[in-house]
Amino acid sequence: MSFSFGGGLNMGPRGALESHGEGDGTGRVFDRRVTLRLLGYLRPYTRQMLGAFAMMLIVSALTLAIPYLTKIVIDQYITNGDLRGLSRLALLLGGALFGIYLASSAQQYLLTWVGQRILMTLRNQLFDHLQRLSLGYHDTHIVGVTISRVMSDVGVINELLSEGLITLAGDILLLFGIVGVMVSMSPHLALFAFSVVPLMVLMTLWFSRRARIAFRQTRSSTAAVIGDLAEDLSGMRVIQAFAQEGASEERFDKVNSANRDAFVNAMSLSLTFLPGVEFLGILATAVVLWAGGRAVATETLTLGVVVAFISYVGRFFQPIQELSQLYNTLQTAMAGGERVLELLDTIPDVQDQPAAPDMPSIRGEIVLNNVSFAYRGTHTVLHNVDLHIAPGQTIALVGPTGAGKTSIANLIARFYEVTEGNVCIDGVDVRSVNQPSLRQQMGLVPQDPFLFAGAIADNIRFGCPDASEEAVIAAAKAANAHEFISAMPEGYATRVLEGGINLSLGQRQLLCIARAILADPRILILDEATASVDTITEALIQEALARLLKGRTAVVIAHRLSTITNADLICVLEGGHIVERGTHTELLALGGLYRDLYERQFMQNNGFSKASERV
Ligand code: TTP
Ligand code: MG
Repeated sequence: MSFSFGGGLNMGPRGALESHGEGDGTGRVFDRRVTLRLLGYLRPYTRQMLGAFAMMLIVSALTLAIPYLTKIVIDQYITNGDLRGLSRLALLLGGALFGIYLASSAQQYLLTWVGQRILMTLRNQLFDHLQRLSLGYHDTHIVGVTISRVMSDVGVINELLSEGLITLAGDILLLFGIVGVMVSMSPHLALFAFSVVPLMVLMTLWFSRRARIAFRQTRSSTAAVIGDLAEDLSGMRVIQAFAQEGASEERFDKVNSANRDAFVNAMSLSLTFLPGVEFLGILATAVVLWAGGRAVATETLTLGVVVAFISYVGRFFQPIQELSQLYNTLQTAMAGGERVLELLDTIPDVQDQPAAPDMPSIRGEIVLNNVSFAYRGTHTVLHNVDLHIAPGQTIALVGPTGAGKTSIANLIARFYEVTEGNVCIDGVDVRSVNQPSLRQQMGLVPQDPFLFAGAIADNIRFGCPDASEEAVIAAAKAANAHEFISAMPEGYATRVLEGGINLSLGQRQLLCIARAILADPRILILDEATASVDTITEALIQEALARLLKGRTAVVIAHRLSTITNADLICVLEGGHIVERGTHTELLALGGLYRDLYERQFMQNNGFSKASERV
């Protein structure tokens, strides 16, 4: 088992380590609750673990036997000139060594086999759980930190459960075995050999105390480096745009050198400890040689016993070295285990009742009754919102930024649970049905149109993976996306890069609309589908929308008020309240916030066109 320097990729943006409590948990080396639950993962592999344990027993027994056989070789055959006996025992020794080789290979194989299966089980469990956790969880947890749970924390648990446990048992067994054999061969010489043990104990105590701090520092400084790197990489555009490369470099240099110092510190600790243990081993050998040599000279001990002792003393310090290293593995695994279990135990904010029924086939009525809502339980962003949308109606939500438009969409799709009041679809409270059956019947074109890396066609059929090529093309045509897709080098097979960066924002929106058209939902939620695109694309999107909205209940959130003048109802939101509602004409006549917003946009647009006329 090797030292696990910097045991984890506890990555997260700068300072995430502190603000998200990403330290080493309780810092305890042993936690009963965590240990018992982690051990549970070994249960399906009891047979393999017993096999590995048996192999370990064989390795330990043979390791113990070899010096003893050497003693017999010297005392019985070499001293007496019994050459046939010598050959026999040499063969036996060779057999023992080969046995060690076979048994330890088998042990390693079994442990890797079990370890990789545990790793996979844990990762699958975490992934499944992450998919069930509500957006509320993902909003508040940094992606990098979550990735480190699934990748590195799980890795250290595997290290502990598979190799760690057997190494621990094997080392302890070997220690006791060596002490037992030595004492039974010569208690007198054993006392001399163990004369260095108090020194050893003092050294180990000194080391483990410092090592705990040093290794924790290596882990947290590695996390800081990865966090800084992750943030800089994702913010590269902004860094370059503001010419802040120098400042970034400086910051990275700082965390990087802290990381280097932590490693050098931890390294120099183990570089004083490990040779220290070796030194004590040599010291003990010298003591044994001296005391044993005198005993041989006075014929109170045989030469074979002294040679066997020298060999045992050499082996005695190896498990001690390993055990001191295991200490670090154990501590890292406890911290990692605690974090992984905590994630597995996180209860989703939005949880279905046990055996919640499916949402019946939706007609399309949406009612918000006196809905109030707060993200993360703190400041309320929606106040007593009442809204009634009849099947087939299109309603528009408008209002200043931060007014709560996206939040209303989030509640209708039940991404979050209302704090007060209720949301009903066709008279069914959305909390009383299961989430997948509800969302399967809704289409969402999000404010930030997200595409997956993969073919354009697959992105369109994301919600209906079985859709035929013809259906995909029909949806793309309806969304006015067919033209630009056909113009691409590989048409519908063109690969979208991660995050859709090889497509313009408008193109991404058209693809998201095609995706929604293909899913053919009864309820559609469109979040600002016309923001930040040129006028031609806007016209294309509008046309596509008109087709998409026909015959469905739609909630359209738009910043460009020209988009929604035809809506059956326009609700104006401000500070989480619906302050005005009515049709376009009614609201203009009212002369309130809507008219204000509309006139300002109108003037702005005119201003722009005048400016362009001048050019
Ligand atoms: P939104 O509902 O996002 O406001 P909006 O959609 O009207 O704004 P925009 O036009 O810019 O899209 O936000 C209302 C408040 O809720 C705002 O203070 C931010 C907060 N909020 C969260 O805390 N978490 C979230 O996930 C969202 C969507 C909003
Ligand atoms: Mg919004």
